[in-house]
Amino acid sequence: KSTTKCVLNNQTYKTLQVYCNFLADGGGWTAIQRRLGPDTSFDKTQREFQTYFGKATGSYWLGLSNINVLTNAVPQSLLVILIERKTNSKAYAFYDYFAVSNFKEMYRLHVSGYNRQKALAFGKEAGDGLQVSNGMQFTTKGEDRDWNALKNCAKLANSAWWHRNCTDANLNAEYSLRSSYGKQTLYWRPWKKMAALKSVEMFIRPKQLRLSGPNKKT
Ligand SMILES: [Ca+2]
Repeated sequence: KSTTKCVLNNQTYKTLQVYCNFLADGGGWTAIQRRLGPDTSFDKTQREFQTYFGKATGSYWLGLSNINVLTNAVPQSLLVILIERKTNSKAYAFYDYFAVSNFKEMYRLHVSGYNRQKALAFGKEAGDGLQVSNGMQFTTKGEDRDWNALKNCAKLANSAWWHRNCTDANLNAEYSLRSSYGKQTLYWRPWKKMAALKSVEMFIRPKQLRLSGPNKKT
């Protein structure tokens, strides 16, 4: 198999079981989010989204505070890998820079450098689904920080996310085998509009990847 389970160590938190991808573009990718099936509910509170939930062997969320620590230690790139449920087709989005602010900033998203060439080097290009979320704070059903003055986007989209009004990427929506299309589905709008995704993976790795570690292929 091209990927394997690994352990994330950091001085600021305890050891976490995470999922890593060692093959794509030289490896070194750590999954901050994975959706593989209905095994883990993402219908959680803001407090729950701050920490890790799920299982490294299945679907999980690394936690906003962990993502904050990782992305502020060194500049990180982001790779999103998507598979559509209906057709099984696969597409990629790549961003040169991805970071999440701390609790005080309510985990504001900073994403830039959508890199078309990088995505095409992997395969099909998914398009830029995160641009509208750039600069937004994290909205949950209980904590409305989006720009929709009348409604809570986390409720409208059934997902806690960096909603503006609301989102082009609904990657934290509840995984449902029933729904196949719609605003509460797991979707990436620039690629397949609101068609249900079968699999979602969000990976980060340091922009300046040092190839001297255990991942080095010699
Ligand atoms: Ca609102």
